[in-house]
Amino acid sequence: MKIDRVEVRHLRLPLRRPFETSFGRTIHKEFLLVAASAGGVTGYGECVADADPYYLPETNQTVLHVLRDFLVPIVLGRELSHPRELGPAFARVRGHEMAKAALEMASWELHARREGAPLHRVLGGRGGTVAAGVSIGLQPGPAALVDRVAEELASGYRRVKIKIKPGHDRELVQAVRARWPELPLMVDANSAYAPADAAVFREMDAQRLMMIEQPLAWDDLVDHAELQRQLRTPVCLDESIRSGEDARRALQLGACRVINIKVGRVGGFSQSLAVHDVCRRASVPVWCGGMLETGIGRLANVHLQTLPGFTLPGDTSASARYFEEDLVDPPVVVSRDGTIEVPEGPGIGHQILWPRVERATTFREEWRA
Ligand code: OSB
Ligand code: MG
Repeated sequence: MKIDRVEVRHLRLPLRRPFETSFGRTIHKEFLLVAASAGGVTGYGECVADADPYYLPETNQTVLHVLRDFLVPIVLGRELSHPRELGPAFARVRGHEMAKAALEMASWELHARREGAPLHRVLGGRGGTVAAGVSIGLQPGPAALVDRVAEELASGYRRVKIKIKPGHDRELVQAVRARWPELPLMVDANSAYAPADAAVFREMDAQRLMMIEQPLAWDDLVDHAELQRQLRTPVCLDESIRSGEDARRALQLGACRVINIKVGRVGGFSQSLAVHDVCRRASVPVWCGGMLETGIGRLANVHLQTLPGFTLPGDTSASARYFEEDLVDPPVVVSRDGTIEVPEGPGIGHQILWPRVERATTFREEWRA
């Protein structure tokens, strides 16, 4: 295929409720939607960058710059026999994984549509259902958190992740554990702690958590390895893993025993498969993370996690947890038993609701071959 048009839109959508992590509070989802076309067929990729660089260094503006000035010129008019050729083509651009991923994901989605196949099939996955987990942001206190967990369990979720930050950690875990002794429970610190805080995690070691996600710095592996040596609970890396090579190094160092794969964070589907394969060879479980995506990115995550190494529930929950009006029809729903159906239609497999996309668009830019 030859990509002859790339379009980027910036969208702004209100979240149904604010989502708070150790690095900040998100009220509106502000993101870029990339469209790649070849001969009249178009594929879509949702970028995971935000307005600010508080999760990882990229922002919507850096993504736009790198797409416009470096990545789109590489892609436009280039003969591609498969989207996996984009990784090597982009390699000269260092970093900027979120920008690479958005265009790469759009190209895979385009490829799937041209084949008339669901995304999971071109990725090497399967149909059926995937297990849905839920990520609960920081709440005003333990009582409010327990109420939120009860609400999510009533909706069907069977695995709960709670956000923590210094000063808001042990008592949150204790409150949830006291009420649900057997609940598959985990915590995510989003890099808020330092090696000197290890005592917090040694204490949590008694709470039978599934894992502790990204306790230390976003660019560190060495300190995570030292922390993992002190704990029985697996450390899971999110921010620190930005490629298949990072995953290999992390496992070699013993920096984690689980990896969270986010397509946008690792530079696209090809690198997601690379992380998956490295972990599978080492018998290390992976699961699919989330970035408060709309249905477009959320469905891409559903397809990815049908690969066999995804043995733990992902942070992929229902559209309605985040948005009054999601951008896909039907919306992503979670069944009473906590699963999401894997679509069988071409590409992401659900229709994009263009009137809603138009209403949420604040600006757009387009390039043609
Ligand atoms: O660290 O996994 C994270 C949301 C935004 C940025 C980082 C993270 C998250 C989540 C939410 O945990 C996952 C989701 O439900 O999409
Ligand atoms: Mg995380």
